[in-house]
Amino acid sequence: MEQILVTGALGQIGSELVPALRERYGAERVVAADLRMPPAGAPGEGGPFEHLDCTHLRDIQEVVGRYGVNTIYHLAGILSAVGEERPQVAWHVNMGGLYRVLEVAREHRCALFFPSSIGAFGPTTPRHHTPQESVQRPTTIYGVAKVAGELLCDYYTQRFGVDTRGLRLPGIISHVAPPGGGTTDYAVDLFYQALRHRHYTCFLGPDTCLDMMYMPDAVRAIIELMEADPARLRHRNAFNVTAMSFTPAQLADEVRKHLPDFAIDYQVDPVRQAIADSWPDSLDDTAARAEWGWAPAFDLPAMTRDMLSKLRATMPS
Ligand code: NAD
Ligand code: AKB
Repeated sequence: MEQILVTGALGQIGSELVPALRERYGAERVVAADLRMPPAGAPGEGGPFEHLDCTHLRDIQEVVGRYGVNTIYHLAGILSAVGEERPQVAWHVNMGGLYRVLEVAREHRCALFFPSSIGAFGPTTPRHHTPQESVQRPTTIYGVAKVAGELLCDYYTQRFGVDTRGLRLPGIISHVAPPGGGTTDYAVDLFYQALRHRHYTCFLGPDTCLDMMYMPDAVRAIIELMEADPARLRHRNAFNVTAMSFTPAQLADEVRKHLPDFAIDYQVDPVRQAIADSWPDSLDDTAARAEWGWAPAFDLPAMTRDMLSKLRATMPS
């Protein structure tokens, strides 16, 4: 039986992964943990919660031992834009946290999910249809930690037999919890501002093309990978996955089909623009499709329709 720990559970992905895991495996079998305390009514309420700093080895050991955890979804981390503001903290949390979680996974024979990112690639990587195996020389501390994390997970599998699995996720678009300080956050903010003010000022330039995915696909990809037959997995850490690629101008055009008076303008933030310019605009996800049957359900029009309808239902008008 699965007994699961999710670190960083109150973040953008955890807020939707935890309820999905609880639905699938039972609420009591999924321990949500975060450095922050959950606000009342937080998504994922209705099961155990632990206040846990993923850089504290003893605390992770204690929680894993107490609940008999056998699978860890390690989502705790610092995203790309915040990482460039505080690179030392980003390294400490992203690398230090992963190392400690891997050590606990080794000691307690846990399986581990590690979310890598399109940020694991850099300006010398082929930008279009980036292959599964490609140049990985990122120029952000976030990307450096993601590449090192992919390698460290591989090492723990080869050296200690820990069942580590990972995805190189694109920018995730969602409507439950806000994004946590990444470069792709504009693609979420734009929806909120479009509904509130019919106007959005974008921090990336109009033609900046990036790889993106809607949260229901991301949650399904994570669960499907963790349930996949290990004998079929050649690329454990980390699989390229993709669903759609677009620019801010293309997203604005799609939103305008539903809100004709929506307007966008641009005030480019040089730090986030430089990060975006160093990332691929689309990943080749052939390996994920072949090895565990990955296929996205949402493209740009379907995601836009669903985002607007879900946000309309929850946002005060
Ligand atoms: P997020 O910033 O929304 O959430 C991260 C959570 O980690 C937060 O709730 C935060 O409180 C928690 N946290 C931070 N430091 C911690 C610590 N020391 N100990 C315990 N918890 C801590 O991030 P997210 O978007 O949910 O991303 C989760 C993971 O997925 C990250 O590793 C991220 O790099 C990766 N990822 C996210 C995206 C995306 O678009 N959201 C894309 C690719 C990869
Ligand atoms: C970020 O922009 O930092 C994340 C990511 C793509 O890894 N959303």
